[in-house]
Amino acid sequence: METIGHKLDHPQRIYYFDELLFLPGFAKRSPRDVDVSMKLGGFSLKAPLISSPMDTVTGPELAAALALCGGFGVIHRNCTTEEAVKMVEETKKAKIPEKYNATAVKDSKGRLAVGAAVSTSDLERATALADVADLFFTDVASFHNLKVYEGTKQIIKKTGKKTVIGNLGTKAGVLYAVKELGKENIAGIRVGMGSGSICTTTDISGVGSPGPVAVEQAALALNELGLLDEIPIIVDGGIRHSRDIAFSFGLGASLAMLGNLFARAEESIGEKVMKDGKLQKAYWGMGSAEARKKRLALDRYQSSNKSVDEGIKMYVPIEGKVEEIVERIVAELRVTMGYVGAANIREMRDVTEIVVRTAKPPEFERTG
Ligand code: MZP
Repeated sequence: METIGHKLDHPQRIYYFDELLFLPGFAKRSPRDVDVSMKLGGFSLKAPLISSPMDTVTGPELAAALALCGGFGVIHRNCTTEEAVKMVEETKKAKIPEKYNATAVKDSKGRLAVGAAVSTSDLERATALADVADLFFTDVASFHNLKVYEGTKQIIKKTGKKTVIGNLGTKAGVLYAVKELGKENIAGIRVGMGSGSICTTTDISGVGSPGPVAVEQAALALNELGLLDEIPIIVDGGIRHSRDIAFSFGLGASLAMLGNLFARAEESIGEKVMKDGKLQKAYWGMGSAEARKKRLALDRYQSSNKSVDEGIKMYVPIEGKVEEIVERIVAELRVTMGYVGAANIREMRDVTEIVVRTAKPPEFERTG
């Protein structure tokens, strides 16, 4: 292809969640009867939700609470190796009250399941975590990077651990990653770039792949490889509403990773702050000045002299226990699945029709 003069002729359109709409489908069952469970790395999750490995989101308290109600927590890595190992162990030590027997995600020893973020340039940390964590999640802003592939290969070779790779955002990236690492080593693919609520990567660099595009690109790649039912796509970044998760499922994802929405949980590790007369939680990006002060997760980002902030700090309202947040999201997902006529998450991909809104819905004045 010509390299000059053609890029703007047929530009690929980028879509954001807020531009999408499902057409109603043939509803054959009530929302109560749809199945929202999903498999991840051999674990069966009753809720298709994963917490972001961020130092204002996932520590042992949130990871345990989330695993109890059927989701999956991923311990962050902006800490020393010893601290990360300790957080994983603490999650595993949590008791499982009887009430959660039906939903708790457990390892082979009956303890709660938990993942750990790993740096692809820190083989020592990965080795230390391999014995304690159930799944690895590579934690890098853009996985499609020569050094990152080399590091991931070393980690997989040394630890033999099933790994969720990412983040990726293009079909080419996913095709390359699967070929390079081998499908048997990949427990899932985190997709989305520059779209997190605290992310400024796209603002400063002009590079990004927002959720809907990233999911569709990954789905195209896995479909071409015949792996769409084997390797789950995890939409990561920019999820503000349950419907954003539903749209992602419609486009081919089957799990969602949440930072902002889980930072709002009582159990998140963000500090509580009194703001505007309300108790709120501080939430910041792993590329923000706040997170970078610790200097332990700097290699998530490209900047060679590590001087560019790629994230911001914000405050989010506390919305209750993580269990309540999960219950609400799952209930809302069930509503969507009811309307579009999907019996389970896989069917979301097959039966839904997604259209693009050309205008915002009219706004009516609401009183009372
Ligand atoms: P959100 O749920 O807040 O919209 O997005 C959370 C996701 O943003 C994380 O899982 C991670 O992939 C990404 N992230 C974390 N820190 C930054 C940053 O500082 C970031 N830029 O983009």
